Amino acid sequence: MKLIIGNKAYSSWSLRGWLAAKQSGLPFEEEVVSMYDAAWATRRETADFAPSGGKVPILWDGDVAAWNALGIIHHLDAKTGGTRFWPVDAAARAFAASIAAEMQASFAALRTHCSMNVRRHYSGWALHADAVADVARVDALWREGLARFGGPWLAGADYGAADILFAPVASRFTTYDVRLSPAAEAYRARAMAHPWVAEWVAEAHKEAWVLDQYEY
Ligand SMILES: N[C@@H](CCC(=O)N[C@@H](CS)C(=O)NCC(=O)O)C(=O)O
Repeated sequence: MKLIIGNKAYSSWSLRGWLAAKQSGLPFEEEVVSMYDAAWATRRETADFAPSGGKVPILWDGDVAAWNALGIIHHLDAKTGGTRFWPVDAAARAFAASIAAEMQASFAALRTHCSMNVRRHYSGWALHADAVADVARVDALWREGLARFGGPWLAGADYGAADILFAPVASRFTTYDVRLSPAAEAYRARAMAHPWVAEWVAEAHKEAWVLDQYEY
């Protein structure tokens, strides 16, 4: 399998795709491209990028393509026999699937006003008013999952798809010094300390690319 991703510093959807590939336990190669570099416009017209409309991440499994965080997870879940991404318990599974879908489709203000930048920390950052409701909703979802399913992950004992979808949100909360409830804050710290997330952040620090539009 080959996973094409964007800058580890900035590409939140790439982080989700990469965590999904790690979670599958299957071998994969990664190709990292810098978004919006001089070759971006022509590169995104190539066959490698065509299925996703030129966006990253995109997973190639032989000649089968999967894109969108949930599309990649669906493909890898089927390929690994449905054992690695979703809880077995019906209530936990429904909760995980619902919050993963909500993450894929929502939180536009948080995404707009707090771009992912895993290399930075802005102490005392003033959260944009439009993003306050998104933060409250994420905090509530995290608290609910941890309380109902016992943690330490969002839908119970095992790291899974819901945690993968929310990993870049934990990173944004870290970067922009977002105040959370105690339970959500503990989850944020746990999510950032996950070994794969720590590996991604370490690799982002080695990247030379700097995109001014994501640096404040
Ligand atoms: N919902 C998609 C979003 C993919 C996406 O927007 N990726 C961004 C990088 S984080 C991208 O490729 N941006 C470049 C562009 O749109 O030209 C997913 O789940 O992968």
